[in-house]
Amino acid sequence: MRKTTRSREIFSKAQSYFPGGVNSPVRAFKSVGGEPFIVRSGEGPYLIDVDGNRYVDFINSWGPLVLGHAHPVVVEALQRQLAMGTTFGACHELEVQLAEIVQRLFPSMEMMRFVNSGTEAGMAVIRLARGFTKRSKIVKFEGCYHGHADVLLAKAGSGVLTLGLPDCAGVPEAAVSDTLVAEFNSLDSVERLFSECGSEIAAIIVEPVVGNCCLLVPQPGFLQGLREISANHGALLILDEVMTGFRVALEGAQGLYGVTPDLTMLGKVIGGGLPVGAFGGRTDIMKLLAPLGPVYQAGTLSGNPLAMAAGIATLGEWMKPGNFEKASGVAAQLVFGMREAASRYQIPLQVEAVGTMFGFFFAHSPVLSFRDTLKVNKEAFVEFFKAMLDEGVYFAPSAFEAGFVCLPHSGEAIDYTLSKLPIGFTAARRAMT
Ligand code: KE4
Repeated sequence: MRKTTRSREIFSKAQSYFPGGVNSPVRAFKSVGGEPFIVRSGEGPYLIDVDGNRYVDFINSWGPLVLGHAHPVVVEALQRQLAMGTTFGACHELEVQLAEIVQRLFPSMEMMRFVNSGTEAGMAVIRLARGFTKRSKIVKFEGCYHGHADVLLAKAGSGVLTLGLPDCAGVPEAAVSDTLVAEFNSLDSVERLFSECGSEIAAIIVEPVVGNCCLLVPQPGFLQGLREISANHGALLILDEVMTGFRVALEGAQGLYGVTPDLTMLGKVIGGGLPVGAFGGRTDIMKLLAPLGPVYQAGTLSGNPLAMAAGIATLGEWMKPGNFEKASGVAAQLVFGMREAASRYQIPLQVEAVGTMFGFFFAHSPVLSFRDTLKVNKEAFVEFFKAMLDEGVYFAPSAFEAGFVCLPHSGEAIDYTLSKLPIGFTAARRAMT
């Protein structure tokens, strides 16, 4: 049994400072029960908590850490930059260097701007799309999460879904009256919205592979269909690649599925573990941004050299020939191992990986839409999660979050994980009888 004395002490103190004891809701373990452990450090694919327990970490801080924790290349780049200063609120060469790398992998981002989170990127692309088209309606999808800007917090996935709050309190009706919600993988649901108010729709925004209600993979033709529908109605297509960027493929979902958006959101990986978001796209749209145009957007720490240094070091290592393939191979190994163990224990399991992102549902049939996710066996997930955690394997503490594989998962960490699956599935089975 895991020792949790020190974690409990610290978590009880944390609860007197932070609502739920956390600085982001999903960390509170609310949907899996029990209390979160308190992290002391990260090493490669592992987290070590304050009681000395070690966990194989399949969250990678919700996606950013493609190289794992405290990779020497990233640490060294940060140490070098630290000695020269962390932020200047002025132009710096490292911003240009990171932009060059991003544009090489995402050529649709003819121009871009760095911000400090995915949420900021989401706010900016919506304002920009509305400014460019002079329209106000936005189409999003049930189960997709694009950060917590009011306009996008209508039936969001991720934290809101996990906490069972289909609509978020505190968001005035006026803030979401122009936010239309369609069904992922249903072009009909999108066509219906456009037939009703196509001329008022500024943009479609979508997670091209949905990682915020676990993992929903786009069915053939879906993303291409969104591209056609938006173009036919003079609306923009925004791909939220905050999670999928550099993870489903180095070139993101737009490279993997061959769909060119008008605007893209990025985050997570480009900061290499420091707070960075980005948005970008067609020059004619981006030139509407201040100081060139009338659409305002700004940020004190945007493009700060410390975060840029971490992003450059991370992507430089990640893009080395064979690294992405090696990590994707580990994700495939995990999927195969889970499928094999689940069938051995007669557990109905749907498990998929797209590049280095993966997701699994305790369900009898494929899960292709938000509505399908409502039929999954959450109790089985909770028992699986808890049993694996006690064995030192840390999956997302929610049935509605994707998992992530990093480069150092290969070898010992994935072998250890696969060896513990029988324990996890035996626990899940108990919840299913
Ligand atoms: P941030 O504001 O958290 O940097 O990014 C928001 C965001 C935007 N778009 C997508 C596709 C995202 O997945 C996210 C944030 N993802 C969640 C995990 N599902 C972050 C974890 C958390 O909220 O604590």
